[in-house]
Amino acid sequence: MSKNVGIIPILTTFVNNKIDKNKLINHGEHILKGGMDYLFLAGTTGLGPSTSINERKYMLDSFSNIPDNIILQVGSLNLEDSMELTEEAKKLKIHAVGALPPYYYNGIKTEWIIDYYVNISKIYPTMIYNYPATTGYNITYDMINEINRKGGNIVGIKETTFNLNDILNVKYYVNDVDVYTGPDEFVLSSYKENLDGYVSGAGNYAYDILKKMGENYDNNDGIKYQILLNKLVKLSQKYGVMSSIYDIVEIMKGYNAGEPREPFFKLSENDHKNLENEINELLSENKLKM
Ligand code: FW2
Repeated sequence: MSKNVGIIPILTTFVNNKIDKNKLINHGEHILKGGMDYLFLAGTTGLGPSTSINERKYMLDSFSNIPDNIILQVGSLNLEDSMELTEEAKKLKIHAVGALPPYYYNGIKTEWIIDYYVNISKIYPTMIYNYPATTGYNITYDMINEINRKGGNIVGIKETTFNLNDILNVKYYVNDVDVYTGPDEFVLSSYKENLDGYVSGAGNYAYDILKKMGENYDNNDGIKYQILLNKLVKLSQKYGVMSSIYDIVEIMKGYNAGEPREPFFKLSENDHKNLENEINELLSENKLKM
């Protein structure tokens, strides 16, 4: 089986809009015990852009006992904050930091993005978090080469894009940088294209399916596990991913991992019940070994 790492953007376990540390640690331990390799703190699924610098430090500290399994998302619209978070990550010697590019604003110049990543990655090994659909900027292979030429230390890229050409070009034209697929629907592709791993938000509740996909990536069952994952993701999207993911963890894993932060409102009781019925129906039809 190819050693293809699983990076799970862990949801942030808010309770009454405060991070519940015990729930966060419990949820992280379940994911790692479920066979995943890294927890990606403060990513998209973790409502990372809504978290303060101190909240990200708090999450980092929550996992200070397992630094090798941790990647902290440090991207922000304040480079000084991003560099301060990276210094904290360096102190704990975590696996790496990840960084969204500057976002929201039109007209951010390519050289500004390059210098943003040079400044962050000079402090600590950095994985670029490329999410063109939400940030408005696509970090391409030639930009990565320029960042490292200018003294940066980009060690990986998380490609949350369906543009396979962009993903493969990093593999083809950039040396010594690990390439991870980002969409849940591309987990199997990370094996098929012999990439270095995948990121999966659905991994918060489907790490057993991800593990089985890895064990069967070279046979037909691998495809069936990917199809099952896609169906669960579609259900999550139907009820609003950033909120329904908390319900799906409770429905599929049997423990409470907190609640979303408003304006990502909790599912109503009725929606939770309907989601539970649809998930149970889907899983009852599933003939795959889990
Ligand atoms: C994050 C992710 C998740 C997305 C993708 C959702 O930080 O939450 O890339 O897995 O389909 O990277």
